[in-house]
Amino acid sequence: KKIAILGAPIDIGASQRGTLMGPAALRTAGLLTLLDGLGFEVNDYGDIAIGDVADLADPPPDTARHYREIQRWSRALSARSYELARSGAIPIYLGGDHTLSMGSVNGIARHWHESGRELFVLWLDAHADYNTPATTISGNMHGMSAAFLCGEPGLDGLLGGEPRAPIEPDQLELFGTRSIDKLEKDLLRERRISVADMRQIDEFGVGVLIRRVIDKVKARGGVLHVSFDVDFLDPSLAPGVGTTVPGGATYREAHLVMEMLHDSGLVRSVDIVELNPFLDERGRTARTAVELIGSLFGQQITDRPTPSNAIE
Ligand code: DIR
Ligand code: MN
Ligand code: MN
Ligand code: MN
Repeated sequence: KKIAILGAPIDIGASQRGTLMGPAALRTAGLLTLLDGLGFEVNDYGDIAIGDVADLADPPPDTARHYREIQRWSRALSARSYELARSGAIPIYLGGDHTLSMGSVNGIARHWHESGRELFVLWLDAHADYNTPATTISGNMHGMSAAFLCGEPGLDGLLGGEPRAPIEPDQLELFGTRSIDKLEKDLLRERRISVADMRQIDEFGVGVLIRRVIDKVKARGGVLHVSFDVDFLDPSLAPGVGTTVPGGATYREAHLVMEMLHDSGLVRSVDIVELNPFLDERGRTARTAVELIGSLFGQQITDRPTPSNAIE
């Protein structure tokens, strides 16, 4: 079992600078040692470089800030992700802000599409990231990644010659959502995007809701990508984020989500994004994120089957 680690120190997709230190903080918090201890063969490919990527001639949309730079990152990431996914390893991308996923998920989805399996994307995030250049209030491109991946118009030239993977709106699962802009909400409703928001989590619990996602992916013979924006977590637990929103997932809820995802055997790739070590309290958020990745890759309290696994 191989894991490929790739950092992408991007921070111009967000309003607050500092997520470019994310990959270093996640490594410092012991991500590689942890995965190694869980029995994986871990290869760290360092941080992706975009120095020699030439600019395209497409006109940048005027409501997408830093479009040109994000275009360079996205093209490089998409090409690299496609190769990593093809190698059979489980890629883990270390961000960087959430624009990272425009490239990582596109490359991975392209691979799975060619293999005849659908890629489902679980978006663990306080936000929906379903804005387009036409709906955005902030112009920050990290608020547009999920919409871009589902083929919403407005960023059509972003990947240049990189093949665009088809991800249908019914392959996106928003989870932990509690902040959506007005026009973004309309678009989510129009596309009938599945949203497990905090209200639903309060009422039904994460166990029931994540089981629903797992069952859907299994029924369709798909595989799962987990795009983990650390602002999914409650700010009391994860203060090292530029866009904290109160009322997020608790420590127990987040671990249960990760443990159930592990047990499903469906997860083939992961993004860890939006960690801002500049705002963190002595590495607390980085350590929490790393612990959660531990649960996602098989760290458990006992080796006994849990009731929900035993039923299967
Ligand atoms: C807001 C905030 N919806 C925007 N988005 C994100 O700027 O589009 N914050 N992703 O982390
Ligand atoms: Mn996000
Ligand atoms: Mn977010
Ligand atoms: Mn489909």
